[in-house]
This record gives sequence, C-alpha cells and structure tokens, in this order.
Amino acid sequence: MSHSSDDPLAGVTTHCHRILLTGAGGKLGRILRSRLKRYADIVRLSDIVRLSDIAELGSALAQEEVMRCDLADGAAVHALVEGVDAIVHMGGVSVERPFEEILPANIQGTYNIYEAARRHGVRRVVFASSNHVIGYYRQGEVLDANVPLRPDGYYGVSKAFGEQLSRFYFDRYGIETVCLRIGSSYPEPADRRMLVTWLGYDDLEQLICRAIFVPKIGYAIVYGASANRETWWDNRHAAGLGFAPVECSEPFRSKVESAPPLPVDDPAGWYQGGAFVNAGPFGD
Ligand code: 15L
Repeated sequence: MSHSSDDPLAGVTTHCHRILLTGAGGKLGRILRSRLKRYADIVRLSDIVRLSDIAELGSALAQEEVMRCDLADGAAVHALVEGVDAIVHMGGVSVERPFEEILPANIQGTYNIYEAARRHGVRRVVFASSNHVIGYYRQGEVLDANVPLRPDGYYGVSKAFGEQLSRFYFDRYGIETVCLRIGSSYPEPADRRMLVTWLGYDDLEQLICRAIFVPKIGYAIVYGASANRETWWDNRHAAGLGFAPVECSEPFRSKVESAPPLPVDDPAGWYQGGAFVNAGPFGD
C-alpha cells in the first residue's frame, strides 16, 4: 500500500508478526480473516464456536493459528493473547439481546482481553465498538466522537463499557486503542438507514489497517461509515487516523428505495440505531 506524504501511514510499515482476531467466526470476522493476512505473518483466529464447525471456515489455512476461546474465561484469554503484537477485538454478541447474554462475552470478555493485553505487554487494540453507543440520537443529527453516549440497548451499553474500559487502560497503562463505531458493514445497504450508515468491506479493511498501524495514536474513537451521500457522523476528531473512505452507498439507492419506507410511527425510522430501539424488553 502506498500513502501520500501527509498521510499518517506514509513511510510506516503496515506489517507485523502476529495479529489476534477475536470473533473470527462472526459476520465481520469472516471477512477480516483473509484480509488481515496482508498485514501479519500470522493471524491468530479465535471464536467461542469451533471454527471447524463452521463449514466455510474449515480449519487453519496458511498464515493462520486457530484457538477456540470463550472470552468470558480469563485463563483462556490470557493464553490466547500471549505472543501477539496487536488485537482486533471483534468478538462478542453483535446484536441486541437480554443483558445476561451480553454480559459474559461483551463485558467480562472485553475486560479479560485488556487484562491479558496488559499482562502480555500488547501495545495496541482495535476495539469493535458500534454506532449503537449513540443509537438514541435522532436520525439526521450530526454527531462527533465527543457527544455524550446514548446507547440504544444492552448491546450498545456493552460497547460503551468497552470504550470506557479502553480509555482507562490507555490512561493507566498506555495501551493504545482505536474504538471503531462501526455503522452497518454488509455487502450492500439493506434499507434506507443503511444508505447513511453503510461501511463497505474495503473501507472496513482500511479503517482496521490504520487503527493497527498509525503510529502514536494514543486513544481514538472513529465512526466507521463509507463516503455515503448523507452522513450523521463527523470524524474530524479522528483525523489523526487519516481514514479516507472510498466506497459509497449511492449505487444501491434505487434498489433500497424501491422497497416501501417504514411507517412514520415506527421508532426504527426516528433513531440512528434503527430497529435496535424496538428490541426488548426481555423476559417479562
Ligand atoms: C451493529 O453494531 C451490529 O453488530 C450489526 O449487526 C448491525 O446491526 C449494525 O450495528 C447496524 O447498526 O446496522
């Protein structure tokens, strides 16, 4: 990859020995599995699900190590993190669920990752946060990375916890983190909201590469959206990352808009978090 001279990655080697990818069996983990090999000699893949049980994943390929791991198990996470240069932490529950299901992987698990990073001297973590930390802001309102958080559910609260935990580990221990408030990363936007929140896979890869390798990033929060026509997120505070998305949801607009819009009284059409605001309550 070549970079212009004002790019924070200019002259920087975007390659290291070993990257750990948690949640490697998940939707985005499967996309990143092969793409991360461009940036490391070895990609260590982990998931709570045995990767060989996921048909298309099979077992370890060239440049890969596979370690099944329950993120809620501190000793297992300690072993998982040994010998890695950087962690791309995608693991955990990725949708709105009852608190009891969010707690082990997303909250205990993220703590375990940071404790293991501290004990093994890992200097950089890329934390997959989410737009759902600000999901209760109205659609159309433009937010920067410093706005007060307004999570739209337990999942969003768990991502807010991860953002705060990683801030603490930077202030206290100097472990650098880039929190990615990922929008909607899919092959294509599926609805009107995603025309705004969509993050194409090439832009996701660019974001993660920068989050791993831009020198001296300290602690940063960046929204993950492609260069869509409309945006609700202002990434100026993340300029140090040099993220310059190249994909755009516009080619999918006519297909998306050929479907009927949401009813005007559906809160999924009012808030940035979309349908997540309709999930729950659970267990009544
Ligand atoms: C997320 O954080 C979820 O993991 C994903 O499933 C999508 O729903 C996405 O946000 C979104 O907001 O579209």
